[in-house]
Amino acid sequence: MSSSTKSPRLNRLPQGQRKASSWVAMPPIRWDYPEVSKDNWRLKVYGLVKNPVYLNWQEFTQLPQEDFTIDFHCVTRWSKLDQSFRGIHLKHIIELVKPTPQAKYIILEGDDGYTTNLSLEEVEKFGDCFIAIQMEGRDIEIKHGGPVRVIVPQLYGWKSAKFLCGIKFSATDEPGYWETRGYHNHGDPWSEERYS
Ligand SMILES: Nc1nc2c(c(=O)[nH]1)N[C@H]1C(S)=C(S)[C@@H](COP(=O)(O)O)O[C@H]1N2
Ligand SMILES: [Mo]
Repeated sequence: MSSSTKSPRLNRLPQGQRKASSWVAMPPIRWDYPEVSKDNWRLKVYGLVKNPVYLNWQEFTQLPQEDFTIDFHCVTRWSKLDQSFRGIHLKHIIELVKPTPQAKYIILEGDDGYTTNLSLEEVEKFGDCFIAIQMEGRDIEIKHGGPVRVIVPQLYGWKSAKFLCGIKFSATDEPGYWETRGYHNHGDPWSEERYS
């Protein structure tokens, strides 16, 4: 089954995954959590775009917000089904900055130094990739990447960057933290693209 299948899946658990009763917090790549709050948080969106932006909390949260309920699959084999979030769809960021025709990849950057890479075309095709500002009706906790984190439900969890502080549009692919440490460059859980 391809990842682009739009019909509802009868089996929502990809091969090799177990259903978790609650969302698991994975430790960040540095032992200490980055000290970001809504007051000092900024999002830099830059690279191959016509209109680079550097948004503060107030500017960011003025973008249209939506509720999302998604399934999330971590490569360490837990899956959390039906997790609710509130956030800002990535399409609003894309419309705001206007990528140039050369932009083919987006690189997500976390305040802990984390990076991960996505194909711009695929993100647009997926539809429901978003920047989360609330989880189950509450502010995102630091352990889950607050104040804001990305959620890419269609790919393994490591593509969902926590502590988001930067989004770079690039002509060339830039494998990130885990992609350069043995994880698959793409990470589709329905094809078990775990390791490269
Ligand atoms: N900035 C940042 N984002 C990150 C990570 C990280 O270490 N740093 N870990 C990734 C991995 S491997 C997973 S499975 C998910 C875990 O999110 P959670 O801790 O909320 O479960 O975040 C991803 N995003
Ligand atoms: Mo992970």
